[in-house]
Amino acid sequence: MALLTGFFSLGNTTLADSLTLHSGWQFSKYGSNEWLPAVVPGTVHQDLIAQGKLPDPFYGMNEDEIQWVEDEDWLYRTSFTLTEEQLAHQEIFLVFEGLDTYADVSLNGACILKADNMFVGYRVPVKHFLRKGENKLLVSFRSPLREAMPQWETNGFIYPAANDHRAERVSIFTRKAPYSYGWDWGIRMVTCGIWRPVRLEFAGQAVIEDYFVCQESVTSSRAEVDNRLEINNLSNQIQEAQVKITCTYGQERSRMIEQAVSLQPGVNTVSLPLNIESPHLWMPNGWGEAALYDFHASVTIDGKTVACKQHQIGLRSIRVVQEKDSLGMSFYFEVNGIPMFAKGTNLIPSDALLPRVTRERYVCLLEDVQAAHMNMIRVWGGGVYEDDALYEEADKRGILVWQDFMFACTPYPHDPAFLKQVSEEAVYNIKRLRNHASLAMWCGNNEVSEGMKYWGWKKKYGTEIYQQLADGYDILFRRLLPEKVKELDPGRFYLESSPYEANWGRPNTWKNGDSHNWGIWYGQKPFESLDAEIPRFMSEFGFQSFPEMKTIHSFASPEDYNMESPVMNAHQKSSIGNFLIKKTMGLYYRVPEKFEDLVYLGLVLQGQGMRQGMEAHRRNRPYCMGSLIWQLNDSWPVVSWSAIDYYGNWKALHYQSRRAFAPVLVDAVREGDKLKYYVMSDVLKTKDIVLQIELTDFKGKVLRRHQVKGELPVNSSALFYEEDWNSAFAACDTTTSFIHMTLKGAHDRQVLSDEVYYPVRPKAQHLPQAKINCKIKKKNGACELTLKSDQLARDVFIEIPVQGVRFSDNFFDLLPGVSRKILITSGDGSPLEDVSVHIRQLSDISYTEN
Ligand code: BMA
Repeated sequence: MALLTGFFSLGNTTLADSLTLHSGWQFSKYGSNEWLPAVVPGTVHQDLIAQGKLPDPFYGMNEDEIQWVEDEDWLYRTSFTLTEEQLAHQEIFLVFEGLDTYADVSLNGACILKADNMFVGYRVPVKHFLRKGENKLLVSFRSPLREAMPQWETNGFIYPAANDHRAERVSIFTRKAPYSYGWDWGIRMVTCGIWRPVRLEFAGQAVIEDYFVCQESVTSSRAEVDNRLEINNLSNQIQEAQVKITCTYGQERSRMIEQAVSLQPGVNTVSLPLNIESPHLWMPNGWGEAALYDFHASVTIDGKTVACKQHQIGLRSIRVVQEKDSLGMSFYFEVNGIPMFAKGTNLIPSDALLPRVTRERYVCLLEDVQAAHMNMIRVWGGGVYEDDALYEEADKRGILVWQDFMFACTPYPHDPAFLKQVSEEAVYNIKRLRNHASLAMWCGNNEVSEGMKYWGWKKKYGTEIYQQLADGYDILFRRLLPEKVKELDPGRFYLESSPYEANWGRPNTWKNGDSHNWGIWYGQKPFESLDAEIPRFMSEFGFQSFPEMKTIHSFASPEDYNMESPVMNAHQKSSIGNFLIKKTMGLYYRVPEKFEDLVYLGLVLQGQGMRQGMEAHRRNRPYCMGSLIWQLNDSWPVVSWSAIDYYGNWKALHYQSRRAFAPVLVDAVREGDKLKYYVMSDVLKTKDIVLQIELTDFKGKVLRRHQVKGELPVNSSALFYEEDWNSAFAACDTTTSFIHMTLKGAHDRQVLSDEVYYPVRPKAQHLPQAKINCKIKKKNGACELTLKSDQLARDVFIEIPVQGVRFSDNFFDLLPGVSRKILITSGDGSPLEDVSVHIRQLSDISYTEN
């Protein structure tokens, strides 16, 4: 039975008189005649799991057991009842927000839709086919594999698409999330199903099909906004209507503009300009409030409001400054006229089964992004255009979104049918996302341009085919997509491909536009290379780690606890991954033998190494104006470059990002024979500051102490102080001492940054086996630890066997004699009762030989 609703809110839109069609669904494998209950929105994999027909795909090597699903066709059916009053509406639309992917939709015997693109929503007028009483709806999904086979058979060459894990690499023929065919961190799960909401919409004489709040000019003194509406007059006569826009901020008096319009039958475009004096500007995370206005549009005919739509709008200006200068070409974001150093991360889909990604999960992820002082996420081109919820949560938190179109790491076809699909997808998603304050830019693809230049395709395919691929590239990324952005989202920046120009390891790298640095991974370079290879904007750099043991435990048993066991290898999709982790680990640490130690140390290593990059990028502003980590999250429990694992557990990397991206940071580095202290600040105001430098030994004895006074740099980085490296450490043994830096406000004594610098690599340190005293207090369902250590304890990791718990801090160095309180709360708000707490430190790792 379908659920009847009056008014409900979905995304930014208030929908009048809708009937959500999420009930009574059944599914069947085509030809089987067995109908089983189904959940909509969902995927066939979720339904098969729920019915016990598929094992948990994430467990062990079950990935192999689920591959048959993609070769089958699947049917979904439901029925719903309608009343005479409902049928009396002027028009009724059947709305699918997403169908995955090749689907024929039949309603009461009529074929009303043929879908072929997962990335678009469909809105079909169906009044004519509806009946009083029972109505039958059937969606028939065809196997995306078999559907693409004719193209595969006749193509004459195999597209690069190296991440597509099946011999028949057909993914590029289908407009469907690329990562679902496999990736170097991804399980292959080629899904199908009604993956986003479906409903009937009952319309009166007119509907607002689109409402674009176009921000033509925004400064702190005035915002000029054009309210652009597409109003569909559903009758066959001209109708006189009043169109009204109200704009409200909190309790302030609303601004309003009204206009009388004669609506012609069909779609009418109406424009209502509105100026807002002294607007509350939407500010990025760290710079103030992400102010949001409520914009509301309505259409009234004969005194009755027949349609309305609303959006939450952040008024701001965002400019991507890509200008030639003496050093190359800049790439940075200017928000409300102020250059912003972008601190952030790359987002992949949070689940292999997309309908599982609820708003709560988006909220949690965006909270994590905000907590790490990030102001940008990149929605990477191998996944999906995310749900409205992601962009809404980014709007609320001042997180800018770099939005890729969904193309990654391979060329694509450019036949007319394909181009038509891409064009529809661009129109649909640009219109869906363009009202978001967070949406900072569009990018044509991920690494396709780089691939065309450097990945050996010319040699592999020969000139003729290569030329065809190059023509396709031009048509898609230099013509079709930028033209759509220009037409539908004027003013928003479009970048053809990321990275902009050269690949890492090429001459002239790092001078122009955004870069991806894979030197520390594929290039097998030490982390120190990040200090030297400074780009104008780092849009990707990454290093892998295993997830922590409790996550490994979710898919493996103790007999699999070996880096090279079949189960662990099924969860390590990078063929060189384990080798690279161990190789780099060996540069900084003694490589442990025990699996659990390797997992722990690997997490520490990833965090330390990546932090080196974040700090180098920040230090080098304004030459470099951004640092985006590869990658924020995981789509299943796996070994990967992520900072947060599938269950929401922060790896050491995310804590390190929070430290490296703090609004104010003091950072010491060795440059030649100098030890240089940099102060980096994203704060927009200066103040007098004092830096206290203490040379300390591992037992806590202060060997030397001095203070340096100065001013906090404003939205910039500055060399604050330097000393000779040798004299800095003259009076001590570098293997047992460190520098403790505390940066404070000179007058208010507020601690702005508290960091340590180690003169030698961990491998060379003589770390003590510190005694950590831990007091545990249960407090309102949370758990508070008070930790104190007699000597330095490095990389303290608190483990709790509950998924998704939140730690106020973790993976930190406990300084001798300093007491730290750590609050642990459960991810879902449930009380943490009698959990066991396990604490590790670096010197706990034991080696069989000494
Ligand atoms: C980057 C990404 C992904 C990939 C990652 C690690 O370039 O764009 O394609 O997962 O490399 O190899």
